Amino acid sequence: MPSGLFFCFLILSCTNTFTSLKKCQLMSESVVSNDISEYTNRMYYSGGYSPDTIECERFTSPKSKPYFLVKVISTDMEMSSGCHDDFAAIYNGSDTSGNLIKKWCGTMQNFSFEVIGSPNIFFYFSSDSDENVGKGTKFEIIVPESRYQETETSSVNLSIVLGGSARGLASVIAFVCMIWCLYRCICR
Ligand SMILES: [Ca+2]
Repeated sequence: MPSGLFFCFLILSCTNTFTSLKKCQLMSESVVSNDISEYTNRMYYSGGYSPDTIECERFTSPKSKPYFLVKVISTDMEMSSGCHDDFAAIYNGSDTSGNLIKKWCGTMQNFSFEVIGSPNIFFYFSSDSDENVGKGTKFEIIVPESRYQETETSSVNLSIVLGGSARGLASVIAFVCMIWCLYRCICR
């Protein structure tokens, strides 16, 4: 590939990758409760979102725990390639400078994902200027006591270790009894 063409390709790729996000028009902050918290787009239950809407919300974990489980329950938005037109997104951190964890649009099925490493997550919603709109999205945020996988793994491991130790001790006792019985039979 000629070098000029290569640089044009590189610049176009970068421009496409780093499309700047519009500034938040509707910004709010909330602390997630210790239980399950449900969130929606602002107009989810009253007609849906409008064209050219930007909504942002920063969620802070209670007790500054750095893990969240996000369960997306329903999504009703314009579908577009790469969710370029109308979309919802979750970032790990207190604004869109954090890592993008998930971006979604259209009418996707239920799904869930973890966000780990920061006591804040940031929700960003954007719609373009056309009239293809919908209700938006509804999701739950759960802050577990500890990461589910670690809890499950440690409880499983503990039961295996305890079970294994008990079985090993029983085998040793049975073996000793067998040797003792043989000794009594032979030496009597
Ligand atoms: Ca749209």
